[in-house]
Amino acid sequence: MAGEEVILLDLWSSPFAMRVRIALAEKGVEYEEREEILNNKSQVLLKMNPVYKQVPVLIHNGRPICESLIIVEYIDEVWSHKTPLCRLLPTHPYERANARFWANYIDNKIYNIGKLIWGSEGEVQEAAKKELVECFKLLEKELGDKCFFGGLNLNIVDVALIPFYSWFYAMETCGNFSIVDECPHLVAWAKRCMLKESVSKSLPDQFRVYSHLLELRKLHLSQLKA
Ligand code: GS8
Repeated sequence: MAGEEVILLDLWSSPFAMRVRIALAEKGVEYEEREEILNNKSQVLLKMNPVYKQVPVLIHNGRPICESLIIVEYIDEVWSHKTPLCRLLPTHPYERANARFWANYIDNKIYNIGKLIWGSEGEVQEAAKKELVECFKLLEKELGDKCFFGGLNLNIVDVALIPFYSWFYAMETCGNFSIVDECPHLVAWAKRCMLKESVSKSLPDQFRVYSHLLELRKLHLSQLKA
């Protein structure tokens, strides 16, 4: 579509924003990226996402779309002609429902559990590590012997989950455990995803994420002890 305007209200460290960057890259959509600062949100963000005031927001020809998984679906529909044989949402209704189920599962679980691993210690952290491994094992089972959750190509489940790979080093270091030892198939899947330019260019460096999360960890722990 010529002359269209696509703007992403972005945040480099946000796994939710990473999903949108991956989906746009998968479709080859050009866009203007505007980095937000969470403790000094832009007027545009407050106007475009007045309900949650969160990133990411995709602004397509002046109209906002909020919530990362909804944005991924929107991108898949609007720019379906760019990759007609390779959709992020399966075309079969049952497969589509199943993909939405797992994307939703990831949404409900991984961010919050991950945050407890890098942001806490002691029993809370131990329980979170156990729960993360249980979730990842379930996801490994769903992946089975497929290359990606989408089969030979990425689908919305891959796009929902892979951003958290950028947290693995931080979670392993803060939690003193090894994800690859517990879930080798999931790590192999993540490495396959990273071979795709749409993914590798959308995920930040894991050490940069680690030092960012380390700052947040110090803040969380000092607040808890105060
Ligand atoms: C979550 C977005 C979110 O948490 C989605 O898009 O899928 N369900 C939403 N965004 C965070 C940054 S990532 O930690 C955010 O914008 N927070 C700002 C705030 O809450 O003030």
